[in-house]
Amino acid sequence: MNHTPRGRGRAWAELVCLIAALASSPATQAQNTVRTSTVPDLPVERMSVTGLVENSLGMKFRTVPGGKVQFSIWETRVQDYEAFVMASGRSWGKPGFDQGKQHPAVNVNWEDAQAFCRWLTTQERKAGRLTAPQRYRLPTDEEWSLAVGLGTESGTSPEDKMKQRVIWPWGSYWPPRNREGNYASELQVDTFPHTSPAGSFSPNAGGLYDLGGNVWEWCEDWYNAAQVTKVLRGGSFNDAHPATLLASYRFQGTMNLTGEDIGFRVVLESKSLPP
Ligand SMILES: [Ca+2]
Repeated sequence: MNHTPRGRGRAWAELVCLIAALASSPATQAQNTVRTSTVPDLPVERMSVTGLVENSLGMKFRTVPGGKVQFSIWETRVQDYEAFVMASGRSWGKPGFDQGKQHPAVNVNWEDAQAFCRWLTTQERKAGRLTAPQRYRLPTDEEWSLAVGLGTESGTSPEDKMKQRVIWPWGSYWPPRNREGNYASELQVDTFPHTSPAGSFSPNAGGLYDLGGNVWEWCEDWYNAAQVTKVLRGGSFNDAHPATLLASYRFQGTMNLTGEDIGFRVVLESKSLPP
């Protein structure tokens, strides 16, 4: 999938030029070392995680510092989404590559992600695991920015906010180093040609895995005031361009868009939204 920025202003063009210069410099190329070992496919059970809340599907959640919701530490996995598909009969197209149950679910559009959240909320309320104000939903664009470490951004829409900081999910340098995420093969940072199991790489400072890379993640918000497309964040195993992989980059898609590099992450909201 070609995630090309479009409709950007002069400042954005200058930023892209700056990043392109960074990416092509000999100093940064030298950091982009060829991998020499195989990335282990860690089973989730072996990972050391603390301070987490676990739900009925075995999804784990933690509060992002400064945030008001609990984030799933992983992208929604095949085994999570499969439980929903089995219970609801919802159609789901498999990708053209093999996936284990701990890989992120792909080929899910924004409506599919919403339906998953509604189903899981209903199931867990019935089981007494959630109280009435609690619910699962997609993160807002603002919450996702907080989770990836961007803090508060100025601007009125996600589109406005993507033109600001030169920082990536792994830090303030380009390119990413070995095993800093599942990105496109030309970056040579991982051994996965497509998706990778949840928890295959180190979490970010907030304890969340794969915010950058693996699969694009749907957010609740409209991309801009036109209210035609929704926001996706984080890049994927298909992406290698420095501008596209910025922590502040927003991809956009209509609510029925699906792709083999598009998935989602959910949050658990425990209080009613303010009016
Ligand atoms: Ca991701």
